[in-house]
Amino acid sequence: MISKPLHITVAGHTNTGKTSLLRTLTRDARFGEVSDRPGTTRHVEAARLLVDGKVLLELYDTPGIEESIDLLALLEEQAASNDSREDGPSRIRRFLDSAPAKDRFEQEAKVLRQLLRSDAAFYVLDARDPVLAKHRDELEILRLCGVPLLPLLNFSADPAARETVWREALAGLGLHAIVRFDTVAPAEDGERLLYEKLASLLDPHRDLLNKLIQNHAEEARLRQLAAMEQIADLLIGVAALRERVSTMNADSLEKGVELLNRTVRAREQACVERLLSLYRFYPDDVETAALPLVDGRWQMDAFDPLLLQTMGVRVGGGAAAGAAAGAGIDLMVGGLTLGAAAAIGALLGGGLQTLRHYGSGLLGKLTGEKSLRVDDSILLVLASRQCELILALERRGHAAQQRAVSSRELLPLFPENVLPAAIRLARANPSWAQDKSASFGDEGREDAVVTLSHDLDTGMSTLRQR
Ligand SMILES: Nc1nc2c(ncn2[C@@H]2O[C@H](COP(=O)(O)OP(=O)(O)OP(=O)(O)O)[C@@H](O)[C@H]2O)c(=O)[nH]1
Ligand SMILES: [Mg+2]
Repeated sequence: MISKPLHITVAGHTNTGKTSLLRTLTRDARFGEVSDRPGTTRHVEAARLLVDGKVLLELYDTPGIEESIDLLALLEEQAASNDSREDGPSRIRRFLDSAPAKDRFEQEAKVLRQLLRSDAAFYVLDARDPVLAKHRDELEILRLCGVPLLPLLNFSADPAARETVWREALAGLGLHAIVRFDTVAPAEDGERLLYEKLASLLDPHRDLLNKLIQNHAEEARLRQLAAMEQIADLLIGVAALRERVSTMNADSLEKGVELLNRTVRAREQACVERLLSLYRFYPDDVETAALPLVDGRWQMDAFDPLLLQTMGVRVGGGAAAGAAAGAGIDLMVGGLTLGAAAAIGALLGGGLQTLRHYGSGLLGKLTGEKSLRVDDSILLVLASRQCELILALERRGHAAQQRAVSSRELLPLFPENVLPAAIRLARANPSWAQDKSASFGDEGREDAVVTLSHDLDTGMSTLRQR
């Protein structure tokens, strides 16, 4: 039976990443204020973790400790002037009632007051720091509160981290359960390990922490499935798009291409925004969140021939289609793509300029309905980019401050880069071009989205193992 929430204080030297840790654990990129200046957090601030609407964990961010050496000296002075033998918590309480707690050690007093009320504390340390007297004194003071302490080696992913030195120093202080963590690039199972270690210190609360771990895993899976469905919906909609070209001249072609480009761009952006909110990133935080986006957008247009080239996809369904209609757009006449109709393709080669001079007459002679649609290469780029975003969102903490550099390689989502059957089906169903809300109740489209979500999910699980 889980009754009341666990109270955990996050304490440590200033600038070690305490607030960043809270951002990561609560998945809230807006929690508190983070900066590389010391002394950023000035007050205790609470954050709650809920499961099924019930608060399981209350985490308290605290100001960084700065004056540990002098504070320990004061505590020792106070202890010496007192005859009776006091335990640690009584000594801390006595300090909190004394004048220096309201004055010189005001920040430290806030931390200790909160710690006395807590079930346990994370002691966040910067693993790149050498172990100094100030750290030892800090730990000595925190230990006086009589609350289990779990040291957390932050910045553990940094090559400059001194993990062994820290482990030895902490063991010397009787602290053997330690967690490595990196709030900016947390290991995928980082949070599970953190709560498991905490459970080893708080045995009576093991059920509660297990529930948190389990809920975490379930939420992550549900989020992944919802993300795959969003991407599938984007791909089905875009694959089905067709732009009718009525009069067959260069101007009308150009207009059609432009319209199609605009629609695809808007749909991709809407998908990016839905994915970000699913992973609880706010659009204006994306810049600082180490994602492969700039201002919440992909930097390169999906139709940029350079992007298609660097991502290693063929430009256009064929030389002719690419040249006549712009990169990534395929011209179809009478249901036949011009890329496939090699003979006609050869006539059209040379691009829009050539088309203006010589092509219009030839094009006019082609019979059947003429329309533009996006090429397979664009669908591959769209699929890869959104999956790349999901991988980045899964792997980055909410505390990241620098953008990750994208690999610019096409993620091998589908075997041999062949588009799945559901996308081919969408090609033949122009009515599926409307987005999900507009085509509500179209079972064929809904089935295609579900099937494609599974294909994407399979592709993603191979990528995650790499
Ligand atoms: N690379 C890396 N940077 C981190 C990590 N954790 C925190 N940072 C950075 O370290 C700086 C300090 O982080 P904060 O979360 O503000 O630290 P704090 O302990 O709350 O600081 P105070 O409130 O001043 O005591 C920020 O620039 C963070 O982006 C980490 O694990 N890895
Ligand atoms: Mg802080």
